[in-house]
Amino acid sequence: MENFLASVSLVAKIATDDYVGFTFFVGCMAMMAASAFFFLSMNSYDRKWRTSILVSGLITFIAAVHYWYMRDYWATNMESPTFFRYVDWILTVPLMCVEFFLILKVAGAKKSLMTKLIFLSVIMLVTGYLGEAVFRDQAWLWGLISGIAYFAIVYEIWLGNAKKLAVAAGGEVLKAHKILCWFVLVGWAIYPIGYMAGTPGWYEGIFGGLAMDVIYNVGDAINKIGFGLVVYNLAVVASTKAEA
Ligand SMILES: *C/C=C(C)/C=C/C=C(C)/C=C/C1=C(C)CCCC1(C)C
Repeated sequence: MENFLASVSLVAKIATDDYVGFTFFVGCMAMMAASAFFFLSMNSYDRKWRTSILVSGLITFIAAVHYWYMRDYWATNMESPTFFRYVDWILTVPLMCVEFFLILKVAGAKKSLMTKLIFLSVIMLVTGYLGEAVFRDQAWLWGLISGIAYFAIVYEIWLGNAKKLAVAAGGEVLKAHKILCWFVLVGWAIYPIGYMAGTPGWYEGIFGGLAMDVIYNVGDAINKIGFGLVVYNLAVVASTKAEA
């Protein structure tokens, strides 16, 4: 009977020192809560911001679903759910690029800006996946290409066309754009660090053996939820100013 119960038990045990399992679990709940928050807030600001907040909610919702699977995958196999991780990113990171476009639309941002950022983010992630999962021996090469695409995104939003549009828009849009730029420069830099910490023979153990997945999970929570909250704040503040 006991064996039978064990075999039908659907919930895997999580050890007290399993930080990866723990952060997958908390990450999943945080993404779900953030999604509910963004979706339910939809009527609290001006109509023109709705798509932006919808996208914020979609980003955390897609992540919540992937965290659900990653949590399970980790609990069952005790190995990195690299595949789910990158499927999550390849859906959510381009949406974050769309977010830049949406808030800059007031200053006349063109679709080409969005396409460019999306294209760069896809290059960044596909090459990252090749280095992390397929061509492990050439992790440096793929990491390098990925890093170049990352810097091209950073350049575009900090100094390129996107920056000019943000300056032209001014006010709350410029403020929000600046904060989002910091997210990309500092918050997104967490990932290449995780990549290096997870590549054998590189910086394994730089964080006292803290697993790559913990680094990615913390990065995701900061970037996806934080990013969404910046856009939420912009919508609320800009709407109240418009009313006044
Ligand atoms: C919500 C998920 C986000 C914001 C994920 C962002 C991921 C990156 C910025 C990943 C970047 C990488 C490099 C710059 C080089 C090494 C390979 C990657 C894919 C980890």
